[in-house]
Amino acid sequence: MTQKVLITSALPYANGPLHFGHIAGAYLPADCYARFERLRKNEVLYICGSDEYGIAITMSADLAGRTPKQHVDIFHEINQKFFERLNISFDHYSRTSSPKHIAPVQQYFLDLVQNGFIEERITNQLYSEADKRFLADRYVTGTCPKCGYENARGDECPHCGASYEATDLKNPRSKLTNAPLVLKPTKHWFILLDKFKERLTKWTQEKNWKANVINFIKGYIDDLHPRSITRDSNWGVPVPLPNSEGKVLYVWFDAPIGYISASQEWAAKIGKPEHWKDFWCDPSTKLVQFIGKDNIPFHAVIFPAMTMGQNQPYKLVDELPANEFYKLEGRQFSKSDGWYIDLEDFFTKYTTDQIRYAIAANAPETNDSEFTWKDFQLRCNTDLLGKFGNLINRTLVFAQNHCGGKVPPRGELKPIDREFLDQIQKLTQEAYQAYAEFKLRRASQLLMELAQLGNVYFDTKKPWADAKNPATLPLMQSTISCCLECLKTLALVAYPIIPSTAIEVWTMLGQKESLESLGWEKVAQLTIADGASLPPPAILFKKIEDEQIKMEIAKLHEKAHEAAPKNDTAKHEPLKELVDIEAVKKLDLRVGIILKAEPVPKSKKLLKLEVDLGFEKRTIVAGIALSYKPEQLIGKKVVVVANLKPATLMGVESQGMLLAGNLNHQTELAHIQELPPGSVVS
Ligand code: B3M
Ligand code: ZN
Repeated sequence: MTQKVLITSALPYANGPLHFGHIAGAYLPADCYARFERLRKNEVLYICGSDEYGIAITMSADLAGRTPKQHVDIFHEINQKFFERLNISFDHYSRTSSPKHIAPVQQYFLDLVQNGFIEERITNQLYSEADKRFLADRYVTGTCPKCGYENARGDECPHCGASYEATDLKNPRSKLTNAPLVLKPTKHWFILLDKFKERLTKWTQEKNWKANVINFIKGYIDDLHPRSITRDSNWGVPVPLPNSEGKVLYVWFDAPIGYISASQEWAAKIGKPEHWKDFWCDPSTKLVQFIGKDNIPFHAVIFPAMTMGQNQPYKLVDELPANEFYKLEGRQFSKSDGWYIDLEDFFTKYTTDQIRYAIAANAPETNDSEFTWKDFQLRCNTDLLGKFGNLINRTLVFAQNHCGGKVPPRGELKPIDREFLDQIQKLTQEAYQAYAEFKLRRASQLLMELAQLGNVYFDTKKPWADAKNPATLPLMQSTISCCLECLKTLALVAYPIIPSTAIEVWTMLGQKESLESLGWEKVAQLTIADGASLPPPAILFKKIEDEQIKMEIAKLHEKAHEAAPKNDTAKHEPLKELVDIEAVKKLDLRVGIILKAEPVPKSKKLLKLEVDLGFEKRTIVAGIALSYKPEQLIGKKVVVVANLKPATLMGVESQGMLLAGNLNHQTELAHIQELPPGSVVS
C-alpha cells in the first residue's frame, strides 16, 4: 500500500544568499529522503519556499537601501536558483509574500481568537519620536541592564550573554538612526501557549525523536508562557480584526503556515485545487519536517500548539529530523567575514553530485560537522572516483573489450559469486533502512561499502585471466554479470544522494525504462538481461589535484583577510621614556597556568582568575572580560608579573597581573606554549 508522505524543508529567509551550511541542515537531507520515498513508490509532496516577512527582512532591506519587496525578490530568485543547481527536487517552491498565504494565516489567527487561545494586551513598546514608529527588538540597541555594556542588542547582550526584553535596556536607541527611544503603550496579541502544556506533553511523549530534539522540547514545554505574535509594521500579514491598522502577524506565527499555503499553491498549479487536503487533512499522511536545530521550538512546540488550537483537521508533525550546524573549516559560514565559498566559482570546477556526496557523507546529524577542502578532496577522490567510479569504469570497459559491449550470460554461479550477490542484497537492505531513518551518513558509507565489495570481488575473480582461455570464458562472464548486478545496485542506492550520477550509471547499463519509474523494489529485483547492449562508458568523476585544493584554501584565507577590519588606522600609543636594564630586571615575570576563571560581579571588564605559578596559587583580577570568555582561559599558560604589590579591585584582592597585548580595545594575553608554570620569563 502506498503511503502519503508530506515533506517540508525550513523556509529560508529571503534576506541573503544561502550557503552549504544551510544545505546540509534542512535541504539535502530532505531532498534525499524525498527521492527515496518516491523510489519506494510512496506518494510524496515535497514543499518549501522563501520566508519573506518579519523584522529580519525589513532590517536587512533597510540596511541595503531597498524596499522589503525589492529585497525579497532578489534573494527569492537567487536562492531558488541555488536549489535548482543543487538538484533539490521540491514539488513546489513558494514564498510567504504570495497572496495565497494571507487567507490561511488569518484563518489560523481568527480560529485561535475564537477558541480563546489568543489574547489582546496593551504593552509598552519602544517608540522613536523622530521616525514616528515603534521599533522591534532587532532595531534597538542600548545599555545592558545586567552588565552595563553599552552596545547591547535588543534581546540579548553579546557581552555578558544576558537575555531580556528590549524594554529593559537602559538608554535605548534606534540601531538605524541612533535616535533615543521612549516607552509608549501599544496593542498587541499574545498566543497563550501555556494553555497547551498538557496536550503538548502528552503528544511529545509518543514521539520517538532524536535525543537532542526531545531534550530540548522538554525544557521548552516546562517553561511555556504567552508569546507575542504581532508587531507594528506594514510588511507582513495584517491582523484581521477591526482597529488594527499597522499591526502584522509576527514571522513565527505566519511562516510555518507557509507550508500549508505553499501546498495550496502547488495544488492549484497542478490543476487539482483540493489535492493539498489529501496530504494535510488525512491523518494517515506522514508529515516529515526537516530543520536546523535552531528551528526546533517553532516546529516541535509553537506550530503544533497553533495547529491544535485552530479548527481545521491539519496534520501535526510526525518526524522532525533536526540537524546540527555545518561549518566551513571550523568557523561559521559568513559572507561579511569573507568566510565563504564563492558558488559561481565552485560550480565551474566541481559538480553538484560531488558536493551533494561530500555533505551527505559528513552530514551534521548528531554533532556539528564541517566542510573542509581536504575532506571534500578526499571524498571526491577516494570515494566517488577511487571506489564508486573505479568499479563502474573497470567493469564497463572490461565488458566493452571482452564481452562485445553486451551483458554476458550469468552461467553457473560458484559459491564466491553467490556470496557476493548475497552481500549486495544485504547492503542494499541496510541502505534502505538508513534512508528510511534519515541516516545519510550511514547511507553514504554503505554506498561505498557496496562499491568496495565490488572492487574486491573483481580483484579476487581476476576476469582478465579467465578471458585469456576459452575454457574459462564462462567464468569471466559470470564475474562480469555479477559485477553488473553490483553496478545496478550502486545506481539504485546512489540515487537519493547523487541522482544525476545514478541516472548516468543506469543509462550506461543500457536500461530503457527509467530508474525512477521502476522504483526501489523493482530495480532491486531486476536482473540485467543478458545479451542487452551496453553503450560505451563515460568517465563519471575527475580527480581533484592537491595543488587545486591548496589554492582553494589559500583563497579562503585571502578573502577572510581582505574582509578583516584593518588596523593601519589604529592610533598607536606614544613610546615611554628610556629606562636602564636594572629597571626591567626588577620585574619578576613567571609562567602561570590558569586553573579557574569567573566574572567579577557588577564588572564588565574584570575576570577573577586562579593562577598556578608552580610553587603557589594566586588570585589575579584581570581586565580581559571583553576579549575572553572564562571557559576559554582554563588551562592557558600566561605570563604573570609575580612581584607586583597586591591591590584590591572591585572588592577582590589581586595578587599579580597578566601581560597582554592591546590595540583598539582588543586584548590578547601573552602566552607560553611549552614551559611549565614557575619558569622565569625575562
Ligand atoms: N526562516 C528561520 C531560518 O531560516 C526561518 C524558518 C522558518 S520555517 C517555518 O532559520
Ligand atoms: Zn550584558
